[in-house]
Amino acid sequence: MSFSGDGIFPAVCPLDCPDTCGLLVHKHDGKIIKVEGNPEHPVTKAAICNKVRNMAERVHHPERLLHPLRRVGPKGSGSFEPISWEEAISEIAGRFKKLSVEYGPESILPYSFYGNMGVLSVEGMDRRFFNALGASRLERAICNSAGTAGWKYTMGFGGGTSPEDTVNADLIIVWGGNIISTNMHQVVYAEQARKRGAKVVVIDVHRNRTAQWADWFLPLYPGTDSALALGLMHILFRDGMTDDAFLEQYTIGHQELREHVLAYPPQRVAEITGIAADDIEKLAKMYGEAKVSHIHIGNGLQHHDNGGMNVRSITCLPALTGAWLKTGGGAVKSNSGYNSMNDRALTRPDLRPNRGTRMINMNRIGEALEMKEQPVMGMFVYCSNPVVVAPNADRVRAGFAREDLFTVVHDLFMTDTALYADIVLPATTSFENVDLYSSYWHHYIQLQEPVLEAPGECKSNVEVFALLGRAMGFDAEAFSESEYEMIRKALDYPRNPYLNGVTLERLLNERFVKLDMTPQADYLKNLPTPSGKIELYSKAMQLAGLPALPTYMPLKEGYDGVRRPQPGADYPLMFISPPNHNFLNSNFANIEKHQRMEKRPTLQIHPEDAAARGIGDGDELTVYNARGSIELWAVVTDKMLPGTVISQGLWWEGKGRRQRVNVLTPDRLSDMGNGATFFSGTVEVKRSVEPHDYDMITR
Ligand SMILES: Nc1nc2c(c(=O)[nH]1)N[C@H]1C(S)=C(S)[C@@H](COP(=O)(O)OP(=O)(O)OC[C@H]3O[C@@H](n4cnc5c(=O)[nH]c(N)nc54)[C@H](O)[C@@H]3O)O[C@H]1N2
Ligand SMILES: Nc1nc2c(c(=O)[nH]1)N[C@H]1C(S)=C(S)[C@@H](COP(=O)(O)OP(=O)(O)OC[C@H]3O[C@@H](n4cnc5c(=O)[nH]c(N)nc54)[C@H](O)[C@@H]3O)O[C@H]1N2
Ligand code: SF4
Ligand SMILES: [Mo]
Repeated sequence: MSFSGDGIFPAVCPLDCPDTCGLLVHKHDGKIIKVEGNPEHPVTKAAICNKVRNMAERVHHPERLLHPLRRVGPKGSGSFEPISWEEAISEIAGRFKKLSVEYGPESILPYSFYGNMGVLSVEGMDRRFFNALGASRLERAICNSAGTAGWKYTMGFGGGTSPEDTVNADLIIVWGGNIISTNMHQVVYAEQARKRGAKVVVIDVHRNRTAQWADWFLPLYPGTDSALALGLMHILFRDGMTDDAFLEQYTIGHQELREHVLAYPPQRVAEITGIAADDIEKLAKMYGEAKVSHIHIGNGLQHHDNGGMNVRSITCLPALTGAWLKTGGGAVKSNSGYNSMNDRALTRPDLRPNRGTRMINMNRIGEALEMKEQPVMGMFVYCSNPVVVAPNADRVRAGFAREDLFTVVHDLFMTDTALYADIVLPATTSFENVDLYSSYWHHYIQLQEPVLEAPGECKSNVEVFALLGRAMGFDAEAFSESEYEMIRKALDYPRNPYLNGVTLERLLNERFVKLDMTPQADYLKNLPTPSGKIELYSKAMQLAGLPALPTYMPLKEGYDGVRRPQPGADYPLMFISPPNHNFLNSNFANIEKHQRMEKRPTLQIHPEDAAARGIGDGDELTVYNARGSIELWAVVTDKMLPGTVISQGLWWEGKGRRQRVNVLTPDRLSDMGNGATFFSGTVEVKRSVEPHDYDMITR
């Protein structure tokens, strides 16, 4: 298919969002004039979010990087000079070769996440390159790894309810997720269920957009979800609302669990969570009596010291009521297990010259850059913006400021991270490339073919890593494969029966190809847990030094013995910094249109907490803890319980302003999966003495 010229072309949304929408890109004079949803996509249909409707602003932004650059000033100063691709590639290859000889290849670290969800972009040619180089491996645990571990101890398989089926639910619990902003098509299904009488309950630490839409909102103290789940289980067992035949047939450990949850009576759970005992009783009754209950497990409750256990505990609930047996019943945390592809063929671990290469956790990048023994001396950052998104961000920035660190950043924009690079490479947008997309929520695989000319000298991830691989003198075949050949290999994976029948040819013809969901009928029959059943009691957890049964484990920072910091503590407020509506992680935070929609970076603070500090609505605040300090504008609101403050959105640093929320977040790891603990930090707040000038356009 040719995509040159004007017209309407099919595309895929590349952003890290569960919906992975089918798009239609309208072009005139080689530029995008409109982006809309592709009505033919069976799940995402014509509706897309506001962020991507405005995607043309980003794609054609005057600040897009168009040429390779070399640093000429101090790190962070933003002084660069243009260089050719030949110079850039030969300098990078030369520096990486030199570092490999002097310090060993593990002194080089890739740093990437899902800035573009394309399989070839972030789990393909890039991985081949770092494998062939023998670079340190990156543990990509910044998003959902705590919950994935908690879910997998319980269920084994990384998938749950099919989204389309959730229209059959009569109770939908959205637990620690803000789906109006982060998974809008699940809202569409929930609305359909609601028309048939379903109730939607939101459990969250603040009244987010989703809570405002729901039938019932239950605010709780951060990191106490596991206690709430245990309290619900207490009542379900106590009042005979469990499906004992299901428990017997499909689970192990229900007797132990029954005994264990006696320790979580509603009164105690009320004390821990801040939810009234009557409401806990009411919720348990709703859940126990629902015919088809569905739980949507969001990311919010995973980003805690106890994030794994929060998900682990909630994941036990549908097993108690047997909800898994009903179409649309059960739970979803992530459905990516259904679409696993041929990772070995894509990433070629066989090219690795060294075995047992060290692994560095991306949440600990600040610390990793401080290591004196076996130091990290070279970095290649792509599809990620760690100076903004990684925890303890001033520590991260100090690491990137090291003059002896050789850093390459491949991105579309001069991000806060790119400012610290030695070499900056201009990236294409996904609309300029061939790539393969799967969703971690719905079951459709999609193909993107180029719909735009790459501007300037931009190159895709695949091109850059293929060029570098060849410049390094690596196995020529692995670095000359075409995108289409790679896609063919990725889909050739008989070990995943759901991928049966999904081929490149069909993608070329049909564009969206549904996974073969027939094996889902046997979902409960042979779960990949050690026992083959749902593990309410997990020996594997015990072996890992964790409680075998779901157990409430309080947060670590400023813990007062029940749930939260002491009133007299140095930093008595729980600081929660979830995504906002109009950015996608740190993407769009530099686009004026999206900035205007978000107005400015704020701190939502409860009237009681505000009054105690003499803070009024609209005041400029200094928000601080031992890790650093930032400036935000006060929004006084009762959307959360006293003691919790909220700042939504990953803003980049402003002009002369400190506003990166991650300056304040802890870089401790979660209880399971070595996940991030963004939301388990505490802060104090005061009115700023000298208010900073605010410039709407922050960069
Ligand atoms: N618009 C938009 N969409 C996005 C993103 C974005 O940045 N913007 N990011 C994408 C990515 S990468 C991801 S991972 C997903 C994440 O999307 P979601 O799964 O919706 O998760 P979050 O938005 O991180 O957090 C959701 C909610 O968790 C709440 N929360 C925090 N701590 C707790 C707690 O202890 N208990 C409970 N019950 N709730 C808590 C927060 O207040 C927030 O409302 O969204 C994706 N989609
Ligand atoms: N405080 C706090 N911190 C958080 C979170 C939170 O809720 N609160 N959420 C966390 C979560 S869930 C996640 S997933 C992470 C997200 O962390 P990241 O994935 O690092 O975040 P993004 O802001 O999406 O950065 C992606 C970058 O990739 C670039 N990019 C896009 N497409 C391409 C491409 O094709 N090639 C190249 N080379 N670059 C490209 C974009 O321009 C952007 O700069 O952030 C985490 N950080
Ligand atoms: S960000 Fe999400 S909702 Fe918006 S277009 Fe992309 S996939 Fe769809
Ligand atoms: Mo994420």
